[in-house]
Amino acid sequence: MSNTIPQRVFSGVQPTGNLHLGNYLGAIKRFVELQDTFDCVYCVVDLHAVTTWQHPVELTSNIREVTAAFIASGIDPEKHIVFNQSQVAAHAELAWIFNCVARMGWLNRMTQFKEKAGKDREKASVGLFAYPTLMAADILVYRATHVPVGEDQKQHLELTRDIAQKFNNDFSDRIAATGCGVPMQVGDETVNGYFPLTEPVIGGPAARVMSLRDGSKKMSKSDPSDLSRIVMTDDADAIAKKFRKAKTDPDALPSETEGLADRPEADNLVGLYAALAGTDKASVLRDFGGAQFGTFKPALADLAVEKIAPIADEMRRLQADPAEIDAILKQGSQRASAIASSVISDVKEIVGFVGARG
Ligand code: AQP
Repeated sequence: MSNTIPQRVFSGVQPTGNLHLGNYLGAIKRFVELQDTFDCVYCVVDLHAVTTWQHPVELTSNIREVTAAFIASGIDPEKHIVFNQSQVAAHAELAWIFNCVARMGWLNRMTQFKEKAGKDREKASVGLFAYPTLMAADILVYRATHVPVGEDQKQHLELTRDIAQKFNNDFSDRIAATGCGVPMQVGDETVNGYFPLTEPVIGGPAARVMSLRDGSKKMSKSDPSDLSRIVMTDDADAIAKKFRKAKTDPDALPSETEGLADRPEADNLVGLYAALAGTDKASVLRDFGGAQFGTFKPALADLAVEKIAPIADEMRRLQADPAEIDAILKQGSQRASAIASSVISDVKEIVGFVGARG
């Protein structure tokens, strides 16, 4: 048994339709960038999707769409692992154990549940409440060390670290007795733990892409307004129209980033331009400082079309052959299962279940 945990990236996207520019810039584009440095496991998180109602036929199509988006964006499913969550039973098994490690008070503090459940919490699914423990299991069933996500997922990643730490503490004697643990640094102390304290990978100009209609709300799949988001499969006309109609203030763009303070819509559009161009906001403002939105918005739309249209074309080509996508997912699920089943055997042994090995 190795005495270090290999550096590994895990992340996922829900197949809930309306895949948007925030998902691409905040997550998928980062997934692609990390491929050269890490072993990566990228998951279409279909078990998460069903925490809210999904029409079965649409769910199937959306699973293939997210898979196509991963591959069309440049994720290599031969070198790395691409699969759908429901096909690796260890996610649900570890989530159950984590349901018994996590505390109600921890989950009660999760803001995503409060936002998604809305006013009538009694009618939310139990799955929606337990979403963060499943997310912790997704990550830790691969003992992943790094997780690229948008800023909205920061709180869930903190909870993942809390769960890992509590598991390591609760079972420290068993971890030592079974020889499954590794030395890891927690603050000033070196402890013998089983699960790593995963690092979030959040940042860049598009860590939180905002709605085009309201600079105080994040761009979201579930926003009732189509004009609030650029969808990955929007054509050039739709992209130009949505940016043209994007809410802004009447002032020209500032020449320095300090001038974006208290201007959330301007800040958002400049951040989008920077992320699409692979640069930062300061550099965008060096080129566009003093420009009116009448000039900046068409330039942004042209850049978005230039970057997104080839991905959308490739997504359409891939989606025309569902059998090919399904084969990629099946192969990925087998490779994912090989890692996850070894972790779940260790966990069952650590917890004390009979028959955990062999
Ligand atoms: N607006 C955003 N800006 C930056 N990153 C974002 N992400 C989501 N919205 C933004 C990141 O995309 C990844 C996949 O997200 P998800 O499929 O798990 O869905 P979500 O986080 O619940 O957000 P959505 O897509 O907007 O859906 P709804 O409408 O259901 O809330 C994650 O890494 C997420 O951070």
